[in-house]
Amino acid sequence: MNPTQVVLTTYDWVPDMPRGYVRDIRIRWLLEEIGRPYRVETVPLREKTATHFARQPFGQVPMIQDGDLSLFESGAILLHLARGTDLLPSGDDGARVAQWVIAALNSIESFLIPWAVAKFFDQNQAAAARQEELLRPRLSQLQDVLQDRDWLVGDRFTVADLLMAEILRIPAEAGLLDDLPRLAGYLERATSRPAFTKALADHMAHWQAADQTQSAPA
Ligand SMILES: N[C@@H](CCC(=O)N[C@@H](CS)C(=O)NCC(=O)O)C(=O)O
Repeated sequence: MNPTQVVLTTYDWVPDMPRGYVRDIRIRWLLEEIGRPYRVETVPLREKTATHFARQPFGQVPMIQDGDLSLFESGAILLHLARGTDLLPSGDDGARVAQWVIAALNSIESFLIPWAVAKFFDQNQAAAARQEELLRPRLSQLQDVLQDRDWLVGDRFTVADLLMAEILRIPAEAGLLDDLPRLAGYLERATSRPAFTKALADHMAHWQAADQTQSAPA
């Protein structure tokens, strides 16, 4: 098989705060893990175009083009790209991986977003504290799952671990994993993979290059 080059679309520029976390990082990480060649295209952050909305109805990133297929939603993109690789087993374990991909998005990230918006964007610490009370049990329950295993499904790293670990990065940096050593260890195991290091370096280089051509809003 000679896989075609994937086109990954992210923003043309973002401010400092989200750098490192714009969700193209998850797709870059997966593409590095599976060794798929890709190139990056951009859409404007500030003045979103009709073409962007035609591909991503919510005007967000990431998106990919894989041959004739245009896809949005990071989870769907990851599942598509992982298909047929070691990161997405077949059979029952494949169903378990899909289950954990959806759990990462729907049972962890959905709790994380209101907390992160309150804490980092609105800087409303009272609201952030309330959201943290809802988020912390989820993180603790996730640690319970990992009490006697290294990865979410079977005994190997899968696309579910890639996504879950990527989602855990922000709460970890905010100290929410400090009293969850097993979960912190899981995150460390995942993000010490060379594919993540490469993906993050390329992601950050993209924003640095963007600074040469774009400027912050007045
Ligand atoms: N559920 C979507 C969320 C995408 C998303 O929130 N993208 C952010 C960047 S990481 C974005 O485009 N934010 C700007 C906006 O929502 O207008 C996915 O996982 O792909």
